[in-house]
Amino acid sequence: MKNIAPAIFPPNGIGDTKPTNQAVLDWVHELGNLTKPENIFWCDGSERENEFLIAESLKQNVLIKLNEKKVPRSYLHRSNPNDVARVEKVTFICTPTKEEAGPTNNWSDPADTYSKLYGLLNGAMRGRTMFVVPYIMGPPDSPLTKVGFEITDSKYVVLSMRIMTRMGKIALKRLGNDPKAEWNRGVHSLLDVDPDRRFICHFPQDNTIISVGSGYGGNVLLSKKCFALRIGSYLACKQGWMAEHMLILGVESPEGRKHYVAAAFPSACGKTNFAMLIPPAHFNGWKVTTVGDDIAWMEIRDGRLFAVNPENGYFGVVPGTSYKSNPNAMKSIEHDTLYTNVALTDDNDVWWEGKDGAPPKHAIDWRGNDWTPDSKEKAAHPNSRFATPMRNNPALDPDVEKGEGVPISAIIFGGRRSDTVPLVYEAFDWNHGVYLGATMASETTAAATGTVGKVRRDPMAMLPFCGYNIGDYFRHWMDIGKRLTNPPLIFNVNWFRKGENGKFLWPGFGENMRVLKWVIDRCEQTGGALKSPVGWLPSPHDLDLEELDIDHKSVADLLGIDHEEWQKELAEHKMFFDSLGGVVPEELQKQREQLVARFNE
Ligand code: GTP
Ligand code: SPV
Ligand code: MN
Repeated sequence: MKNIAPAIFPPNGIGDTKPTNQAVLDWVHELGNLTKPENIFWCDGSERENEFLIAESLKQNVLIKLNEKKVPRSYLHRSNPNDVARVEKVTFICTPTKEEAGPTNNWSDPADTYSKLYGLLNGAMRGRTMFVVPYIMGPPDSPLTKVGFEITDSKYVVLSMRIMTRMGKIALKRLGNDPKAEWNRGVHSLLDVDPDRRFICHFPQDNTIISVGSGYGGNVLLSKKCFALRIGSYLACKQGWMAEHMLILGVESPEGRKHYVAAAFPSACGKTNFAMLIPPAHFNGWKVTTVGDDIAWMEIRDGRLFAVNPENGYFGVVPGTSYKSNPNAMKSIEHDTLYTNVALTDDNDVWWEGKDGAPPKHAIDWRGNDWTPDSKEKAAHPNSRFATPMRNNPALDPDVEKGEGVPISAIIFGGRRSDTVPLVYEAFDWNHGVYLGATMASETTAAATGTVGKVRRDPMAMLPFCGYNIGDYFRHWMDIGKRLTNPPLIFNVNWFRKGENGKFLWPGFGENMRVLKWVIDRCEQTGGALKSPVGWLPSPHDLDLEELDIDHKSVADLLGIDHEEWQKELAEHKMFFDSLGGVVPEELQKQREQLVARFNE
């Protein structure tokens, strides 16, 4: 195997922070014997360690240094062109029985899979450095916080994990010396980045992840989708909490009343943008703050749902990010940012489709080839990403470190739907809300390899991330509802409905504040709504559309329920439930029948 990740040799005092927990030491020892690295680098998360790793990564062309004046302390990484997104078809849940993984996951037998992966890992780190990355997910003093270790032979992974998680000594301290303590075991090797030898495998019962053959974010930053969502959702169901693919935002009125909202949209459907929303001028005095942009861990306290963001940074979609669409994101990625697969300008600045200003006359595209505005190819990959510390965000919520989390007033589901689904509506109650989540659908995006733009059911935006049987997951949602005395209201939104001309009807981005305001009004029992078969719908005058350049017809189209489209939609709900082969809880089947009945009233 070609050595695409040659070993590095740190000076004394770097790479030698060995944990004292015997279970960790035994595990690293075992993986060391298997993968046979040149040396082992124990990460501590320090500044000095980071500088050393960056310097070595520059030498090995893992990173390109960007223009220090334009984007200080920032770097570009290019992943292999065959490796630019999550790959769902090689993502596996390895539970003892296929039933535990359920109808929506790829399943493989744990013993067979360990043996296959151990075969691939045998000697895989020869001539390479094995990095041991300790990290925690969650604020340092939260009861929800969990420890993970990732072993990797990729410097890019180590540098990214330092941005995306609280990494290093803090995790060693949290874990302590109890050999029986709970912690996630993550093993990653690039191997030779061959799509035929690429597998992302989860062993929920063992709290273990093994990922081989990829160097792309969602496949290899094991803290994120793999631990915080797939393994996390399994642990959450067992332990009575929730791990969800949700942003968390705070919204404060001019009078100083504050609510927190969590929202689940599928990959590349607007979570980061919504979490960083800047209200339009008309909403003078309103403030939106970010707790998290991708994942929420939630638990019940005093009959309410409280959420923390387990992450420490944002791994966001770059294309389309501009001062017009998302100024907070732009300010966040102006410094101390690790870019992946964007274009490089002649003065070592970064560029992407949708960035403010004119395109450069010449650039190097994400593949490393010459690019000009006449090129047929995109300069930046549609799924190019930034990794940036959350502390770069000017709108970071002051309670982001609060161990108890923030109380959630509303949960919003949303997808990318050109038709059928109105701009916003509210569920009648918790179980109806669970039904909205369970039947939501979205057009697929470049965040995962495969067809883009195809409508698929993506329950709670968790289709690729639920680490166990989706029927049990639905049941868990309803069990949580029973335990909540003060449950969040549940909504559904769709920023992506199109008009007859094929253009988006809704301006989106900052203007989504108008929808958020209605959500808050409903939470405060001041907002008006009409009863419709699908749920509570705002009438045009229930939404604050002042100073918005939108015509009456568009608003009517956005809020309209087209009965013909909905007959098709209802049939698709049924087909989806049927396709799950009997795991759907009775209560959700009942919800579907009631929805059908409301349309026939
Ligand atoms: P992941 O990081 O993959 O989970 O994606 P995400 O859900 O955080 O999506 P993100 O906010 O990065 O947005 C993805 C794409 O949708 C970008 O190209 C955005 O420009 C676009 N987008 C986000 N919000 C809106 C909106 O309100 N309206 C429209 N039309 N596009 C939007
Ligand atoms: C997503 O696809 O939902 C992402 C990007 O947030 S990744 O971390 O690659 O999964
Ligand atoms: Mn995002």
